[in-house]
Amino acid sequence: APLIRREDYLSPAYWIRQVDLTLDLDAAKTIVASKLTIERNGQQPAQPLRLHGEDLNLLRVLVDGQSVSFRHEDDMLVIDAPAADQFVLEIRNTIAPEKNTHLSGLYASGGGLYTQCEAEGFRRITYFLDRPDVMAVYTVTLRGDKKKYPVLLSNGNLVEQGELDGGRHFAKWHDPFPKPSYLFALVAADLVAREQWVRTRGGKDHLLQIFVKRGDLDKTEHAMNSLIASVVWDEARFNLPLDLERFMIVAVDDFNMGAMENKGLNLFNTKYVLASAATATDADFDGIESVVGHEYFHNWTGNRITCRDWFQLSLKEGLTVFRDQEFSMDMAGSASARAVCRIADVLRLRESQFPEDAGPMAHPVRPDAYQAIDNFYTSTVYEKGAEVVRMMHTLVGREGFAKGMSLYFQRHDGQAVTCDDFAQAIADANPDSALAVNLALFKRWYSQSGTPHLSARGQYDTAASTFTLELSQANPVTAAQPNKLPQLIPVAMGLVGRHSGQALALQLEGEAAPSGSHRVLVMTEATQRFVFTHVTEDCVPSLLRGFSAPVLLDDGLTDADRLVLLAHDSDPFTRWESGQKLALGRLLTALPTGTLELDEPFVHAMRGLLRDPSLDPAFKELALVPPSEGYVAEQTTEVDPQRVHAVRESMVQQLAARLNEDWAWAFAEHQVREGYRPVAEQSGKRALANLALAMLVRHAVATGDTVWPGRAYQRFKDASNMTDRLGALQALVNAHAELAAPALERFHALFRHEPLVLDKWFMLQARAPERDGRVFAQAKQLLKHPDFTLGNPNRARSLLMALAFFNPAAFHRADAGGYVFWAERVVELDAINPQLASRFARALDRWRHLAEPYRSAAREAVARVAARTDLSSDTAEIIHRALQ
Ligand code: BAL
Ligand code: ZN
Repeated sequence: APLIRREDYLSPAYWIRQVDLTLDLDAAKTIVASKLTIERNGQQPAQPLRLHGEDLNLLRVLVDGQSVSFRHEDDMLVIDAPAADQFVLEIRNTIAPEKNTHLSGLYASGGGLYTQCEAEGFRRITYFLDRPDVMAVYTVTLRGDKKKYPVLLSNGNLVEQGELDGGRHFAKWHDPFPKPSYLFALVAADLVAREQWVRTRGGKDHLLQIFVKRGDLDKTEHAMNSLIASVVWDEARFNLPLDLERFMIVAVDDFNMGAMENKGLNLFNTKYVLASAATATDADFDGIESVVGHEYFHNWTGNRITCRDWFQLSLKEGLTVFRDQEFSMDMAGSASARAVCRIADVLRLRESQFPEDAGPMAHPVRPDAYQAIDNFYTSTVYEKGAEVVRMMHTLVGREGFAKGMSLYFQRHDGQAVTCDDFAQAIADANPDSALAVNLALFKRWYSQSGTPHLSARGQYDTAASTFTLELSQANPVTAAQPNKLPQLIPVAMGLVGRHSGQALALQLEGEAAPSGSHRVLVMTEATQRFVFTHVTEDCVPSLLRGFSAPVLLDDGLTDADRLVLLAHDSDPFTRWESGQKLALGRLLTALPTGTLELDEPFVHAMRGLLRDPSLDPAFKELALVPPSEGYVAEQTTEVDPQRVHAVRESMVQQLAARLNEDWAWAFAEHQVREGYRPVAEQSGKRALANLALAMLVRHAVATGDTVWPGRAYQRFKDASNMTDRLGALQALVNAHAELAAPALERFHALFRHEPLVLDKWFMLQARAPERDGRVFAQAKQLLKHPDFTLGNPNRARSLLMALAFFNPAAFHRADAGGYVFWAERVVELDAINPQLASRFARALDRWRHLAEPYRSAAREAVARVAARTDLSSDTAEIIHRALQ
């Protein structure tokens, strides 16, 4: 497939203003009748009408009621230019939903029919100008068997429904908002709904509905609460009301993404809808709140204002991730709970986006070229894109950002626009801000790939009472971008007194008076120096507070400095980061020899953290888990995954042993006695208790003691909620305790009818810390389990992605077994579902980063896949980029 480039963008030769669709629904053969009102675009020279179409069976084409000549060129249907500037095009075609294993377009799942059209699925339903800048008003008539498909849904409002002959019925939907084809959706299935009316501030009543399979209704309360909270939040924080009479969510078992924001009819992976205390963990409940919010917020950022072309994907995704992160933080409540959310978001960014930005798939937040757009639903577009929006928020402030959002909607409501339009609106609403003054420089965040390296060196001058901070940035060479320019970096910071532990007043040279003890330095050059005056005490700089920019920071601090920050910093993010850096330093030092002996100051600091009565349990849990193997690997040039694993395991084992009594105390102290609620006060305690239990079982297994494994097994059996049950099971499995096997068996028996829980069962085994190749052997065995299938994306991910992305030591084997497994599965999956296959294929895109013998063996596996001539365009793009 050819490369599509951003610089080649042209507006379409025709606009489609109205779409009238009639679908005769049937899993084997659905008939699609499409009637399009089309207008020539005067901006473009006269030319044939070229429509996208994929896997369609064409029956008929009429222009203004007359048959016309047409031809197929590649995947396009080409119709010679009709004489009129406006005409009606009628197309009739058929599709076969039950054969659609790509899960893009119209497909069958569990007896029902569902759509997924973003990014290019609509062309798999009928011929169309399937691009986001073509926005039309849709009227959709669905017809189908009433028994099989009692529920018939599409976007907008239900305008008519009734009976048809032969046990069939119909429903007619009209969506008054012009929308691009990627936001089209339909559902035909046997479903039930939880319903709730809400009144928005304007006094209008709206119907909220969540559709699920019969039997799942009792697992929809949290999703409904999250939806109501989202409606309230968007109106309160951004003045953005619900614009629809009804807002529907439909849960489906087989789904490539987390969820999809189709106008008025969101389709969701069941994973982000269904939850009960018995089947879902605290993390699942949080995930539901965040994804329900995310899709709801897209109604304004994505649907009301959409993307001009797919290179602008971050316009809606970066902004909407930022909005869902803010929503989760506002819902979490306390400052400390907000900080925990922020740390989790940063962890996600650093574990997946930083490696992406350093590998062959590195691309700017606004990419310049792609082969398959599905490959660009990346953590760069989403998570780094959200960081770019967050930096704007930091630079203009909360009020300024809200003003910028208002201006953005004032200018662009109803349009398909670009990332430039968004940044311009935020800047124009805040003309005196550092963002507006340096807008061109700031926008390098959209155009340059790679994670900037920021280095900081500080010097205290006792005689002059000054602290001089020198900051410099380096922007690394990445794929396709050899020359990089400095970027605007907001550095939120403070100074912490080395002896007093106090936050010191900040006054820069030339300023008349200090302005508080926290500020944002704005870096615009390669190197800059900031001199703080009237600094009464030697101090430690606390830099990049709240992770104010997505950079790699070399802060030049010593262990002693970090211990000061760990004990006293008022910013919880930097405090957490100090602990992580203390651990990381030790892990990196130990890598060359492979042996690690924890020193007393470190153990003492960790004990101090664990026992500190002023800290939140959720924060302690995050602070006491050492950086992941993936993150440690990122800090080295030639990764030996086995070595990284050994060293990190040794650190965990020593923390388990040396803090044994402290873990026992923590476990006892953090029991939740009241009934289960998915709220931060409870979930923090459960998280810390689960970590403590895992440490206790680990140490017990290592020393041959059976008390804690026995207690863990008992807790596993008696648990009243999934968080505690899974925590106890994980403690046994991760420690390779003898009781792990019976516990796994029991868990499977208990939940064999709960698909989302079975996913956990597979994932937990695939992610267990490797020991003597047992975990890899078990993962291979699980492939043959009767409950395993590659056809369901959640199930496939729970085993394959868990192993290849989250268990480096099980996957990267000296005998190359993991790579053989990978190559076979990529090919197998690609024949079923290319989007899923190309995701999985990325597990080896950074083979160059590995040490021998892994590197050569991984390269060979990639080359073996590359040699195939039948790869999908999605997977081919990933594989060929990996070899470039
Ligand atoms: N738009 C695709 C799914 C999501 O990001 O919400
Ligand atoms: Zn999104």
